[in-house]
Amino acid sequence: MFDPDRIDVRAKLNTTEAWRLRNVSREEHTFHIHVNHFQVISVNGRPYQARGGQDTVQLPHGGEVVIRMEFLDFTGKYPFHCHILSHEDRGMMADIEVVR
Ligand SMILES: [Cu+2]
Repeated sequence: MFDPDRIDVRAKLNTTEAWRLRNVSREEHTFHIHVNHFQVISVNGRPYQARGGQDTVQLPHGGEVVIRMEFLDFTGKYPFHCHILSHEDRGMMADIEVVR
């Protein structure tokens, strides 16, 4: 459940991270992050031919997506969450903080 007083992930400015997004549920979710877009690297272990940056990606149920994000020009806190409104409203959301 989302807690606005909790930082779930910290990242350092001027770094690049790869995140493995696992969907262990039986339904699809749409990962969405604010501020920094990302490049999709693979979906369920298969290379993905990204045509550019994106800020949402569909997470297949029981599957995983690997993304790569650069933290280049913003420090501070911002959210990432499921983009299905009813999931987001029920707290499927977390905060990242980018620090120097
Ligand atoms: Cu969801």
